[in-house]
Formats: sequence, C-alpha cells, structure tokens
Amino acid sequence: MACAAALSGLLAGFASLAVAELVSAAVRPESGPVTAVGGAVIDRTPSGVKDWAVQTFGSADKVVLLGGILVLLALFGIALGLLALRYRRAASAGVLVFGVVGAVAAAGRPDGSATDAIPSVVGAMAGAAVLYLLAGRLTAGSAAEETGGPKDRQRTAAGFDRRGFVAAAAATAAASAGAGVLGRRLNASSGAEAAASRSGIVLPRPASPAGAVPAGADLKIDGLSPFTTPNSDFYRVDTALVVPKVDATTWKLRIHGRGVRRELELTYDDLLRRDLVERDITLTCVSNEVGGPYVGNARWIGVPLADLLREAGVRAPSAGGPADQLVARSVEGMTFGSPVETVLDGRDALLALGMNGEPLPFRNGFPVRMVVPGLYGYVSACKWLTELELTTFDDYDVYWVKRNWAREAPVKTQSRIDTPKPFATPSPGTVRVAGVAWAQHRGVDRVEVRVDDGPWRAAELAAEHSADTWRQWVWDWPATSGRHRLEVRATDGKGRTQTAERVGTIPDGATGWHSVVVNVA
Ligand SMILES: Nc1nc2c(c(=O)[nH]1)N[C@H]1C(S)=C(S)[C@@H](COP(=O)(O)O)O[C@H]1N2
Ligand SMILES: [Mo]
Repeated sequence: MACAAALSGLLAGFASLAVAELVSAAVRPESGPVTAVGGAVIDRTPSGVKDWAVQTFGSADKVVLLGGILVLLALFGIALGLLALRYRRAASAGVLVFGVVGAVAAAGRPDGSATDAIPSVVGAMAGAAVLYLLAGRLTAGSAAEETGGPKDRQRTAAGFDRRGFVAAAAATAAASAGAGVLGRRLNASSGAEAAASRSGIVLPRPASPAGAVPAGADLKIDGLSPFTTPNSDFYRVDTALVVPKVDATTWKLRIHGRGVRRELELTYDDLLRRDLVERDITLTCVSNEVGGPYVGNARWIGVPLADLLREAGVRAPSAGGPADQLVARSVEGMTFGSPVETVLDGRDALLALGMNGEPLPFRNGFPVRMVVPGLYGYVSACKWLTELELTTFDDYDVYWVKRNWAREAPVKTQSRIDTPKPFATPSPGTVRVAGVAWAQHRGVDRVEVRVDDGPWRAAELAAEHSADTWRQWVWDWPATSGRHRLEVRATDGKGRTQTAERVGTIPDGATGWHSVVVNVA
C-alpha cells in the first residue's frame, strides 16, 4: 500500500513534468519548470558556490544541477504520495505548490515573462489531478471520511482495488510518457528555423584577413594544447540551461543609450555586408583556476565594434563622451559591461559572426557575440547578443557585478603546464615540459620553469602570433629519478612577471603559479 502510494506521488510528478514540457513547447523551451528552476537556482547561487560547481563538475555542471532538481522532485513526489493515503486533498494541493515554485522561477528569469508561468501551472494541475485520482483508488476509505459514507469505509478495510490502481497507474505513466516525448520533440524542433538560418550562411572573405599563424607558433608537442583550439574542444561557460537557438534572419541588434547621436538597428545581413575583419584572439574565463581549462584560442571573423559605435556617434570618455560603460545584452537577458574606453582604444574588439571558419556554433553565441581581447569573458564576451547600451558604471550594474564580481576585469597574466600531466611517471632523461601562457593584449615575453624550488630556467617560446593570443612554450628538463615539482611563471609584454601570490577566482581572476608534481621512474 505504501509502495503504491509512493508510486502515485512519483507518477503525479512525472505527469506534471511531462504536461509542462508539452505546454512549454507552445510557450518557449526555456519556460519548462525544471529548466526555469535550474536557471533561478543559477541566478541565486552565491558566486563562490557557482565557481566551485564550474570547477568541480566542469561542463557537466548543468547536468548535475538538473539531476539534483529531479531527485528532489522525486522525493517530494514520494512524500506527497504517502501523505495522500491520509490527506488526499491536501497532498494533491501540495503538487500545486510545486507548480507555483516553477511558475515563479520561470516568470522571474532575467528574460522571463508572465506567460512563462503557464507550463508549470498547467503541469501542476495535471499532476494534482493524477495524485487525487490515483490516491482515490488506494483510499476509497479516506474519501469516505470526507463524505462520511459508511459503505466506503468497509471497502477500505477490505483493502484497495489493486487491479483498478494498476490499470490507472499504467495509463497515467503511458499518457505522461507520450506527452513528455511529444513535448521534447516539439521543443527540439523549435530550433529548426535557427538551424536552417545558420546552415544558409556563407561568411564572406574578410576585408582584413588575419595574418598567417607563423609556423613556429605551434610546437606540435604531444599533450600540448594546439595553437588554435578546434570548436569542438572550445570551453563553454554560461548560465543557459537551454542553448538559445536564434534565427539569424529575424535577429536584430540595437545600439542606443547615453551619448548615442544616431541609434542603430542592424540585421545579420547588415553586418555581413560590412567590411569584416578576421583575428586570432584568446578568450579566458574569470572562473579559470590556476592551471584550469577555461581558456581557448580561436580565429574569429566579425565587425569591428569601435567602427559601429563611432557611427552611432559614441565618443570615448577621454574624448568627452558621457558613457563609460558599454552594456551588452543577450537574448536570454544576460548583461555584460565593458569599459567604453577599452573598446575604443584601438584593440580588435569584435562583434564576431564566425569562429574558426564557420558561423558561430550555437553554444558559442550564434548568430553574434562580442569578443574583446584582454578582457575576461564575463565583462565582454556576450553570446547571443541583441542589444548594446551606452551607460555608466555608476548607473548600472550588470549580471555578474550584482553577484560580487568586479566591475572591470582585464585578463591576468597566466601560464599553464600542459605536459607532463600531474603524477605522470616519465623516465629519467630529457622530458619535454610544455604549456601555454597568456596575457591578452600585452603579450607574453618570457616563460620560466623551475624544479623543486630550484633556479628559474628560461623556457623556449614559440613564435609570437600577436599580443592577443596565447603563446606556447617548452623546456627540456634533464629529469632525474624521484618525485619532483615543476612550476611555471610568465612575464607579460610590459615586463611584469606573474605574481606567486595565490588568490581565488572571485572577484577578478585567480593568480599564482601553476605547478605539477611528477614521479620520475
Ligand atoms: N549570453 C551569455 N553570454 C556569455 C555568458 C553567459 O552566461 N551568457 N558567459 C560568459 C562567460 S563567463 C565566458 S567566459 C564566455 C565563454 O564563452 P564560450 O562559452 O564561447 O567559451 O562567454 C561569456 N558570454
Ligand atoms: Mo567566464
């Protein structure tokens, strides 16, 4: 009996989610309750916890979060099922509580609206009905308590209508599965126009091509990150539980705000018709710990952002412009704030359309994203961009700044040992110690390695491509047997050597030297 009750609760939860999924296909994929609650959790998670999650689970962080929500939901469903044995109406009403949580979460997302609440509410009503009906099969008696009928009470004593319950439960499960699968299909196909718009794009030849990468920029050493990171290996960091699928043919970018003399509204074709530039730029996440994986180097094709801003009449603060912050807004309502001074200082700040020879992948911001060499992603690299607003740092705090990250965040000089890996067991003799170092827009001038706190040895640097890209390095280590600690530090183009002081990623990026312990056999 208790098992059947628990099952009723689980089925009620399942039915809620399945119906909500189906309804969300009519609203929009992001409005489903699990996605919405997950998004709301992300919005409210303290920066420290979020950073820990990114570091612990890597790109699986979202799967872990959604899995956690489903487990909690299942437990709550079981509890309500058991409760329904005695309090059928109250337990069914409890399902509605979940709908309210989902509805509030969905409507309260940065890009949420009242209609986003509909899937959660409708789903919860379906779930409540399921629990009420299934529990009715179990507890003809408590229904009798409610109505006070003596005959029904006798029936309870005789046990529940097992066959009726099993049939009803099976029917519920089948109907829910059908609704859920249909909803998933519809949600998946909602990206069809976007996918068609992407495959229809032919990126023109850039008016200003990137210089050829010097042959010596890629040392091609086993275990060393390649100079250009393939799109399939490029890191991904964002808050989107559902990757936005934006149709390039209907996409628009609006440029407005303080000191804008001519507001601009541009389509994707408008951007394609402009003179495009192609640049190799290394992108880094502020959540990258010393030695971490959230850095990659790609060849971007895009529109120079400074040209567009100048056409809109924007001036740098140093030239008397009234706005010192450029706020980029994405289709899902994320905001990013870059210093206007930096964007206009002559560096290759881009509205990128292409990445390594293809239109931006959806996960990396299709159709258009921003890339600013020398700034961490969270203050500059807005994916799924749709609006640029000129304002001031005093007047407006963007998403991450509201969550305790720094307003301004230039990339800190870092170096990483890619090979040997931690606890590798190379043989004595020459061991190639190699890695990458980055100090975007300042360049990397020197990399040094030391063993067991010994003297620093100059590593050989790969050819420099530009100050905006990372630089590979290698040092041939005459390794002797035993356990050794390898350590690396870089010096940027301004002559500043990476500090040894270890600080965490919050609020403006980690510092410290990367080290790797190996056991030479
Ligand atoms: N819309 C949107 N853009 C975003 C983010 C996001 O959460 N949402 N994350 C930013 C962060 S923190 C980084 S480091 C870069 C990562 O870009 P990638 O995922 O293409 O590597 O995207 C930035 N752009
Ligand atoms: Mo980031």
